[in-house]
Amino acid sequence: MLSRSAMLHRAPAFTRSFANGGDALKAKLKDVIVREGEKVKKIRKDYGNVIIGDVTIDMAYGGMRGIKGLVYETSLLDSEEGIRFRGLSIPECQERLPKWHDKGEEPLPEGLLWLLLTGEVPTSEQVKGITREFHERGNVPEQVEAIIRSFPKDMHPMTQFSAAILLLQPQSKFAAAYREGVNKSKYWEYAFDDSLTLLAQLPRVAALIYRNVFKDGNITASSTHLDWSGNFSQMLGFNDRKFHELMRLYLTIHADHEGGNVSAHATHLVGSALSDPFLSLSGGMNGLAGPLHGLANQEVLRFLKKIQAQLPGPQYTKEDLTKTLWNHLNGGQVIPGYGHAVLRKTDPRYTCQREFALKHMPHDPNFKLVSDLYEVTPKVLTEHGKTKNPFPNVDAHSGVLLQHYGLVEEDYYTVLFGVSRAVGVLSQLVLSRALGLPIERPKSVTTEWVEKYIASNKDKLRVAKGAAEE
Ligand code: HAX
Repeated sequence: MLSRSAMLHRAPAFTRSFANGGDALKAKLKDVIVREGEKVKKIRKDYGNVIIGDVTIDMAYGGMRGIKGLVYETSLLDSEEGIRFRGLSIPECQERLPKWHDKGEEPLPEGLLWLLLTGEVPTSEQVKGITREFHERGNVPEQVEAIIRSFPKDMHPMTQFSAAILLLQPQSKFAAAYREGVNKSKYWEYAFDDSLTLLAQLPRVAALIYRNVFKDGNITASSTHLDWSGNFSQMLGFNDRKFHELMRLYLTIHADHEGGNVSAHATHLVGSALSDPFLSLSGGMNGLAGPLHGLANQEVLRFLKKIQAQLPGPQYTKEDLTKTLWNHLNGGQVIPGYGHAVLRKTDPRYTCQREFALKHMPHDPNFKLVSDLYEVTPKVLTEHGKTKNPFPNVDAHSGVLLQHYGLVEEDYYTVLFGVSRAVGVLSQLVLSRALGLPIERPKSVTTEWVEKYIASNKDKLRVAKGAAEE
């Protein structure tokens, strides 16, 4: 029999042996981590003191916009071209990532998970293994389900989602291993285990919230014949195969958008204190729940309804639309779904959703409104003269696709975004622990400090040209 102290110092066993595909991913990941770890070590040794950017006073006051102060491996955003996941654009992901079946056209998020973690496009077999792994781990503890069911129905679905992620936290192998003194070289393995558990359980948690708040509370049992997105759709109560395809696309394109956005950065920041993946993801989701970030998908639907009510009828003109946009702007509100902190062109996540709509629902009246707005809004925002990017982002389009298939409760939309975003931010969290990234602690200054800095450097102030726009 082990003594209490020996028991305390023995790291907890992983959830299982990962026999359903997690094993293969973990083995691949091990190789990648060794290789990447060596690469990063060498870069830091040889070039660690090389300057890669300047910080202006405007950047410090302006939400740290454009500061290159964070390494985030899974994706990179170009202001003109949009997102690339490990070097692959969205159309390339649609083409190269495995599909659910022969006639499937959209990529599986399970494949994106593999890509984000390893940098390699998986085979169909490897992706099926991940799907099986998720099924294996998908049962949500009964007490957690009971508490979710007891949440007040008027508690916002995103509040419920974040709280539910915290309720899952006692399962954390990472937290248990840390408490028991695990060697830091093994952190990533426990973060990986927790991340797979989270990704497996999030669809049921999210579906429970939906069924409980908006329907009769009953939820279909998980179906091992379906993939992660198809099964999630079915638990939500949607059996249309086209909706399942939409969800595959939706859950893929919302997964990651480099590291500086609020949900990714918040998850990364919380995780840097070695808070476990459950605590970290919940932190990220609280950021996603803000109207300037993920909640914008809900706000877009509200906005569409508002302007529909103001238009003279279905035969409205572009001038009518322009007038409603100005009314909204003159009320001191932003046009949700437009603008971006980094992008300066139409978001390719918008474009691929538009292509989905053109293919599957070209005559949908809500799609028509979104298309008409696309023609009018950039001009109005340009005349308005404030936003640096007058073009639509991902959130301008997602809601009308969901409306078309009957998922009409817009207050729920950000939860769908959150399930997807977990794929990206948890992948990076595993890599952050593997690379041994330290606790985040940027330096802040006060306005008094800024004034003194300016005064004492009067003759030698350096001015950056266009740095904030990079
Ligand atoms: N409508 C009206 N005004 C806008 C605007 C819009 N869509 N986008 C930006 N502006 C305004 C800003 O409010 C700001 O005004 P003030 O100077 O009065 O503060 C000015 O234009 C400059 O802003 P910016 O530099 O162009 O944009 P930021 O980097 O500060 O902010 C935002 C980027 C995405 C937050 C912003 O464009 C916005 O509020 N858009 C609408 C909300 C939205 O769609 N959010 C989702 C973004 C994508 C995402 O994260 N999805 O999850």
